[in-house]
Amino acid sequence: MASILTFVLFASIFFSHGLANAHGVKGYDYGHRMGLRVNKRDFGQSSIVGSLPLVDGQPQPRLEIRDLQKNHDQWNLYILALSWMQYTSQDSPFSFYQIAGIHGAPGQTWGNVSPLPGNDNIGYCHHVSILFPTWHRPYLVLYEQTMYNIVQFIASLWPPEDLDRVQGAAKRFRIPYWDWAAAPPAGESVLPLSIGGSSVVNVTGPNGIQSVSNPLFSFAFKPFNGSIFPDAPYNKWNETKRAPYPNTDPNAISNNSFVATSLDKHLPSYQQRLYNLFANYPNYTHFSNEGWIGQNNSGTFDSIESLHDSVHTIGGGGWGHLAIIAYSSFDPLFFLHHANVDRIFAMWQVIHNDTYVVPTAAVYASHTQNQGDIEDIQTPLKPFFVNDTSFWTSDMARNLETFGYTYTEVSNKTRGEVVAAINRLYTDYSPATIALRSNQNSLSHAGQWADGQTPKTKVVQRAQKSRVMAWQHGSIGHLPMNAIFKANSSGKSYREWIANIEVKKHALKNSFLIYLFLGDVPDDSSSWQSVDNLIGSLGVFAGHSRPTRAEHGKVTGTIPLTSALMRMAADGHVQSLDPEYVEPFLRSALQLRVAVVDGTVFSVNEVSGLRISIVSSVVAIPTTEDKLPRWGEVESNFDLVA
Ligand SMILES: *[C@@H]1O[C@H](CO)[C@@H](O)[C@H](O)[C@H]1NC(C)=O
Ligand SMILES: *[C@@H]1O[C@H](CO)[C@@H](O)[C@H](O)[C@H]1NC(C)=O
Ligand SMILES: *[C@@H]1O[C@H](CO)[C@@H](O)[C@H](O)[C@H]1NC(C)=O
Ligand SMILES: *[C@@H]1O[C@H](CO)[C@@H](O)[C@H](O)[C@H]1NC(C)=O
Ligand SMILES: *[C@@H]1O[C@H](CO)[C@@H](O)[C@H](O)[C@H]1NC(C)=O
Ligand SMILES: *[C@@H]1O[C@H](CO)[C@@H](O)[C@H](O)[C@H]1NC(C)=O
Ligand SMILES: *[C@@H]1O[C@H](CO)[C@@H](O)[C@H](O)[C@H]1NC(C)=O
Ligand SMILES: *[C@@H]1O[C@H](CO)[C@@H](O)[C@H](O)[C@H]1NC(C)=O
Ligand SMILES: *[C@@H]1O[C@H](CO)[C@@H](O)[C@H](O)[C@H]1NC(C)=O
Ligand SMILES: *[C@@H]1O[C@H](CO)[C@@H](O)[C@H](O)[C@H]1NC(C)=O
Ligand SMILES: [Cu+2]
Repeated sequence: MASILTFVLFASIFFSHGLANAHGVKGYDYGHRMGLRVNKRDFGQSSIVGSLPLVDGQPQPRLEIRDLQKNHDQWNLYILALSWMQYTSQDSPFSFYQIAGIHGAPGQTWGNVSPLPGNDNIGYCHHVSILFPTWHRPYLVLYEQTMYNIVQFIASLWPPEDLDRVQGAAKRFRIPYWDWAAAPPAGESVLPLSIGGSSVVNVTGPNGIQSVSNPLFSFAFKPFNGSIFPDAPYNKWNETKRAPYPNTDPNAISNNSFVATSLDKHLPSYQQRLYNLFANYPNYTHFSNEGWIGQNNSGTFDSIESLHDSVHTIGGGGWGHLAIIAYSSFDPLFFLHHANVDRIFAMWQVIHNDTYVVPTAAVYASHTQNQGDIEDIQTPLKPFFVNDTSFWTSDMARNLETFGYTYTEVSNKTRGEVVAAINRLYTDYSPATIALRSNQNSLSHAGQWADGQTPKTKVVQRAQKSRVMAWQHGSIGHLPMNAIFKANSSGKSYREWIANIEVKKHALKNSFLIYLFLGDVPDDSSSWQSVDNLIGSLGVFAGHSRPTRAEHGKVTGTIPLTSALMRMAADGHVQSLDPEYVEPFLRSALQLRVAVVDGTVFSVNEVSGLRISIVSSVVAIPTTEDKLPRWGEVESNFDLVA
């Protein structure tokens, strides 16, 4: 095992001296202790991505950001270390700037891992690629071990009476994830206040409580070099923005409440997409990335990458950095978002452990790879060294515990336990478990459903009433069960409805959103992300600085319609989820809009390669919480855009 504290392979890896004091007003002032320690001992790290030290022989879980916040010592260490990283000289490969810069802009070379000729302006990341989930895994670990090392150092500065406690917390430190698909606690937004609530934060460090720039709110370039972003307004913005307004103004300010509202409105859509990925995407090729377009594939239009794209576009709030592929990693939200993508991948891997990376041609070039190159399980995941001479591969990165971290949903868990966690977390909008939750009721008069089955294991014990959430405008508590569920001797089922979307990734030379609504749509595109009759949007995550030779690539994704249709059934607008009622309803009520992330509206025929078809499938519901729904064949119902 390459120790992550091993000394240094490549040049200047030191944190700059006194970095926290350099920008005193905003960073944490460690007082005299900092000066003492830094003079005694510089610390750096190797460019080798290793394994984080185990604690009592165990990998430690990455926690959801709201849970990490409840652990005061770890939370303070996290904020201090992230701030530290952001104040680290941009000349250091372990600065926030350079680690973020591995992904896209500025197309820098990291760890002396050279680009292929002509690819020197492109980042190392793999998108629309079979390597999308696996490349980001060691990337996150590089970020995590860099922060872990800073955390250990900062923890060592506490006074002796607190040292054991704080260092104990430090040893268990792992980066948090942000679960954008789980219902937030009552009264809160999907976007935690710790991220978007304030540009300053009070943090307790070894030198007491201080108010510092919130390192989760934005990253301020230090210094800002406008040339790393080829276009306005990014070449004017000296810090990352979310939902900036006015959106092309050099002095634009972030509007995080816009982002929060949009994310809350998209929760039903994200949650349905995620649940469908777990339940009906057993093949890694289809699950992993948005580039796979086959024939007869009505059931495989979505992917974790496509869902992740949507979170990028909405999380960036339109014109923010997070919404632009090559700029996204500079927003600190990127690493929280990607840790959740990694966690979803890990959960999916437990359920589908017999399918993985197979040889596939790269749709896009990266820093070290050309378009058309075959990527496979042994492709080096550059620039992430496993030792002095070799790189991590998808094969080596298959088991996350290799890296010394885990997630509570998968650690020591059986397949059934992972499924149960999915059924608990991601089914607030799915008929599958609305029925599961009311099973206790229906079982008492089982004859009504002719179930013929008794749950063998634990039945979900959750409250029958649906959770009331901040975003919720109408209750679906009075669902007409008979309009939604059908029963026969083998169990209960319902019909799932989905819009399958296919489009050229660079159709509009920028990231853009495809929206679906029921009924009238206001003219003002800035309201689209949060109107009540929004069903969902598909965010296509593109950028400004991709090479033109790659612009033909098509991507696919979905917008689930089922939860919106259930609401229509509850309100009596459709009689049931059967095609005979749903098809005519959708043909008259479904509205489509397309806009680039800055709000510019495009008509449908201007969007190159756009096809949208409405499909459906009969889905047999699970009877116990350790089972997923079983999908039937996915049938095409009609084309919205042929
Ligand atoms: C930080 O603490 C000060 C003093 O207690 C308080 O006035 C201020 O509101 C706090 N700021 C934040 C962002 O919590
Ligand atoms: C600014 O960035 C550009 C593009 O990456 C680079 O060529 C230039 O050297 C940088 N300037 C400074 C002062 O770092
Ligand atoms: C960043 O840009 C803003 C707006 O142009 C300016 O007011 C601010 O002083 C700049 N900050 C730094 C640290 O340069
Ligand atoms: C910020 O977004 C919120 C929520 O969408 C909106 O109500 C508010 O007007 C926006 N503020 C500005 C200054 O645009
Ligand atoms: C997964 O899908 C790909 C592409 O359709 C196919 O080539 C491969 O055989 C499938 N794998 C399995 C295990 O079915
Ligand atoms: C697609 O499905 C149709 C009808 O089920 C079948 O006739 C056809 O052979 C399939 N095509 C491929 C490439 O599998
Ligand atoms: C580096 O790792 C590769 C892959 O595991 C291995 O084949 C090689 O022997 C290692 N080299 C050294 C110098 O440890
Ligand atoms: C997994 O099991 C081991 C041994 O029982 C235990 O020490 C460890 O804490 C567990 N890990 C998690 C994350 O629960
Ligand atoms: C895959 O999961 C199944 C069911 O939990 C288990 O029996 C099997 O051993 C696992 N296979 C591998 C390679 O881990
Ligand atoms: C009963 O419903 C299931 C879905 O729950 C379906 O797969 C099956 O074909 C149905 N059987 C009959 C006899 O209709
Ligand atoms: Cu991403």
